[in-house]
Amino acid sequence: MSSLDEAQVSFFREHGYLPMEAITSADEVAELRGIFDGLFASRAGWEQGRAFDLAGADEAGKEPVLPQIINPVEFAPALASTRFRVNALAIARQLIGPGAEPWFEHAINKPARIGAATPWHQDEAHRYDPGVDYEQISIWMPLQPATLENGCMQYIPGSHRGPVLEHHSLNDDPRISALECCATFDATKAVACPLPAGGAAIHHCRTLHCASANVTGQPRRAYILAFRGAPVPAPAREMFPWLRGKQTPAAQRAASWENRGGAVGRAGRAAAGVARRAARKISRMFRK
Ligand SMILES: O=C(O)CCC(=O)C(=O)O
Repeated sequence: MSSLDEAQVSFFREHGYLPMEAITSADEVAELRGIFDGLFASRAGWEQGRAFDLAGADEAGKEPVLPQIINPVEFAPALASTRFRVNALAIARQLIGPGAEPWFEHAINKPARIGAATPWHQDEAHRYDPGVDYEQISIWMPLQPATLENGCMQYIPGSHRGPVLEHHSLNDDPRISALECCATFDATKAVACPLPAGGAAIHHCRTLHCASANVTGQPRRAYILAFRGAPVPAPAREMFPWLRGKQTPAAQRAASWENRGGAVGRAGRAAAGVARRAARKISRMFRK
């Protein structure tokens, strides 16, 4: 099991991010790569609104430039029992405290050559839950080497000690999920974190970060586990104004999936289909 030494913990506290050379084994990374390629090829989670183009508007006939799947473990149960998950939770408990729990996870693919840049943002700007506050960190693991050319993570050191800055939807398009920080900050202070496959970059939810476009001939895949500490009431926390007008096609797909009964509805529809087919067969037998 991984744990951080004192120097790593104080680096994280001071800078708001921490690169690590390894968080899991090469064998596990190879296995995860196969799983990710299968999930992205089949667009797992599309109907449920869990898969979408983070930097695009999911327009029909348009190749996604930054495909993302939220909670991929729901579509690939093998992801539930990884060394990455065990090690990441241990690290999260070191950084946030013993009460830290898994919060959500995501898989991001930056496709070869067309993979879009992930804009500068703070993860906390994406929070939809007013009235509460909690510590949150993300542990980002690349499934192949991450470089400046394919889109490694970049951070503004110390930005986690400031407030949540102003954001807007990327390209001012409310159909796009990605947020971009539109406040003034010094991007020349950015530190890039190239990593080997199976390494990790840990960041605080207020740390300003981005990842450049993928200009290489290979996809850049990343698996991200987010953790949070116990929520505490924070009545003054309101919904961020940049989230109010969001109208993403993924949210519409999620709503219509739920309206149709979600997974239960799907099982019900499948069962109804079987029953209809059986009834047709029986009535055909009686007609003979
Ligand atoms: O993988 C990327 O391109 C961006 C990931 C990111 O922004 C995050 O994990 O918070």
